[in-house]
Amino acid sequence: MTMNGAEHLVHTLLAGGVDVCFTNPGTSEMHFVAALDRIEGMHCVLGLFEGVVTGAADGYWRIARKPACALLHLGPGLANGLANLHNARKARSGIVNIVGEHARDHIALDAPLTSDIEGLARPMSHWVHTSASAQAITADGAEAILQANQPPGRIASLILPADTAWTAVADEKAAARLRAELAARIVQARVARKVSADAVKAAARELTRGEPALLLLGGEALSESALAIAGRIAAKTGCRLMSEFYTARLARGAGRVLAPRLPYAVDPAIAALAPFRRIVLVGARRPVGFFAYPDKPSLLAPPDSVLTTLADLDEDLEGALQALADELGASSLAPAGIASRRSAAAGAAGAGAAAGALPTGAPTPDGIAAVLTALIPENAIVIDESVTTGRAFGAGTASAAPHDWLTAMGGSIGFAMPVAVGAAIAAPDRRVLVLEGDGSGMYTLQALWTMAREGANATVVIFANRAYRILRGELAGVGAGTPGPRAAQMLDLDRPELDWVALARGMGVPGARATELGEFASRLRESLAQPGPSLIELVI
Ligand SMILES: Cc1ncc(C[n+]2csc(CCOP(=O)(O)OP(=O)(O)O)c2C)c(N)n1
Repeated sequence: MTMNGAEHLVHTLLAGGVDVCFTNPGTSEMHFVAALDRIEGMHCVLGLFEGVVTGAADGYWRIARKPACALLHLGPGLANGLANLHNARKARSGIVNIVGEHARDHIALDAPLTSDIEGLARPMSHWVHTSASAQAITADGAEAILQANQPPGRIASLILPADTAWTAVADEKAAARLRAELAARIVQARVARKVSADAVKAAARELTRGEPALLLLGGEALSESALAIAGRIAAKTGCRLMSEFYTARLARGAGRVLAPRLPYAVDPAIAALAPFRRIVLVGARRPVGFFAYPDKPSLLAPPDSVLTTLADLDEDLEGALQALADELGASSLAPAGIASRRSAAAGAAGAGAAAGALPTGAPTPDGIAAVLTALIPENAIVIDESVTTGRAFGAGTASAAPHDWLTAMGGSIGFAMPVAVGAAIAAPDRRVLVLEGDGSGMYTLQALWTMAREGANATVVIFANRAYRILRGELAGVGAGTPGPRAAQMLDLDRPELDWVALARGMGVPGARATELGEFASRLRESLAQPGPSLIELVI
């Protein structure tokens, strides 16, 4: 029996190593959904809002380092998923984003769900293509997978008209041949460009001028092994290391080379960069403010500093650092800047500290950081959308057990819980710890339901300050003064207060509330020890 286009697409995805599909489907995707029953090997995960679907695909890539597919329902389904697709695009996560479309004859009739899907997809995608026929689906699917795998990772949006999905494929041998060669083509596609010898020499010159120098790291330069090389370069040249504020995945914790994050706010970021005359970028962009402010610069590095790019995000960043270390004769040195288990930052409550040493009392950012430092499990995946509560977590948790730290790269809130779904599915044996503002959490809280359904080993901490606290500062920062009663109502989340424990329970996730640090530590310990998802509402 011949297979239809949807079945060929599923076979192609599997041949290309895409074996997880996050979806919220509709009528136009039913042939794809039906194909999942007939073909073994695809782990299909339902999200109850498309922002969960695209965020989960982002989280999956960040941990698995290979693409998942997202399956979305025409223009509106895609539109619901665009904000987290934007975050994924900024993080340079690879995603095969499949969007169902009406059958081609039906599009001209302007039915209710008809829209310009390519137009919606383009700004958040690196590649957009509408499949023209069932026969073309295998080649189109293969191309989407190759695109998604291109370093450092790309958003490939493949639009799938319903008739191309339901029509039988005439030449199945040709499709099978394409699939047979796909794995080898992916291996080739994933090879990152080597950095030029000139760029290495130029960076080496910058770091050895005897002027204060900074290596600013992003992307794959923040892996444990790349950071170790950067630490050797620092040991040789005396340069400092820093990561961008937003990091797709930052390896950190005790025993790892520390790359402190550039501060978020303009003034502290300018102060952090002020000492440096030479800044070498490795997978990082030149530092710019998150927003413009009337009385502040948008460029954060000192105006008289010189920025040099060793390697762009799409280049082999670890290879570039190694080449630089070789050029400098630093390759056999011990790395500088390794975080210890009991650094000053961890204070009295360093990792491994007895429960009695943990802070108690009102939850302050430093106190929360001390609890986290003690309790972050080895090899945890921390997903940080803690906004104002978490500003100090970076320095405060440097000496926790080794872990990865993920943040939104695109500034669109509602990122953390969906990303946790994907991360938990990519690494079921690792604990996912979500640090979530209550305002940010409300955008995509449906992710809790998917966590429950999938048994995701996730601990979700909600920092319930009952406000969009950051925006109070922003209001003053942009020169809009202090909020009056009507403006304040746009920034406060009380009246009514959100009951996160009830919200979680309603989606099958057990929850507990804490109002004090000792209680928080107890709840966190319990949550981290129990399989599956659970939530802690920490009232601040
Ligand atoms: C999609 C999107 N909508 C709105 C914003 C603007 N915004 C930035 S932070 C924020 C509030 C965050 O509140 P919460 O998570 O409770 O953290 P807090 O500021 O209270 O620490 C808002 C609305 C945004 N960044 N992205």
